[in-house]
Amino acid sequence: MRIDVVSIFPEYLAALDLSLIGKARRQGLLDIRIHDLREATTDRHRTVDDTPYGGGAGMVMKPEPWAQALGAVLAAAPDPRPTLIVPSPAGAVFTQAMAHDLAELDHLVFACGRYEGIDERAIDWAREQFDVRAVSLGDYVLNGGEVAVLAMVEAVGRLIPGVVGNPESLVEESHSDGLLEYPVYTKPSSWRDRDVPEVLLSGDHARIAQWRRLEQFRRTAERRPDLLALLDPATLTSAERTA
Ligand code: 6GU
Repeated sequence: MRIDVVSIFPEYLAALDLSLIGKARRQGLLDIRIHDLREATTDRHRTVDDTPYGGGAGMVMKPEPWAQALGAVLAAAPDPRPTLIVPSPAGAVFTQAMAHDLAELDHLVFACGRYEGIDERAIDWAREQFDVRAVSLGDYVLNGGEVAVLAMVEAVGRLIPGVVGNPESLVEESHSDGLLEYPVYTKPSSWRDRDVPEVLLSGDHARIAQWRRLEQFRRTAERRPDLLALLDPATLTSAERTA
């Protein structure tokens, strides 16, 4: 998968050299290229922002540097119409389902806005060249898109075949089945007077699976009742319905 990220803080994206994503890049599974928006400016001060028309607090990112930077990405793109993701608290909420959708694509481009956002005409221009999607991490405000891109690239990148060594790890994790993950334990079996639940030491795999599934329901009901409401009740056992 090819990923381009345009930002005025390219150093923010240095974390994509680390861990599983960094390894996937070195293996050639992910071709991630970071671009400095200021390289697309032509004035002495490398200006990327200006005051908002209509007034108000903060600054707005000028359209021309964005069109230049995204035009250069397009010129080097493997496909004619990449997907452009614009991280924004005003976007659609990023979910595991969206991560799976994005993981199917060949080329993602991320446009990291700062300040109060990007001049809307640059987004309208981009719609003629890209499939544009405004995407939010959730209902809170970050100072810019960079942290959101780190989260999205990690969530999408780990779904690319070969990036996560053991693909089984992708199956039993939070959100893979609409529920939160069950609690996990490792050695020692007794630690500071706290014991690992007996069922996990029993070797009875059917009982263990049943216990884990029930714990998933308990946890989801307690922490994320909104997720339980999305499940089809017909697929639940009576123990699960009452968990
Ligand atoms: Cl994607 N961007 C910004 N600036 N703030 C956010 C966000 C994104 N998601 C949640 N808050």
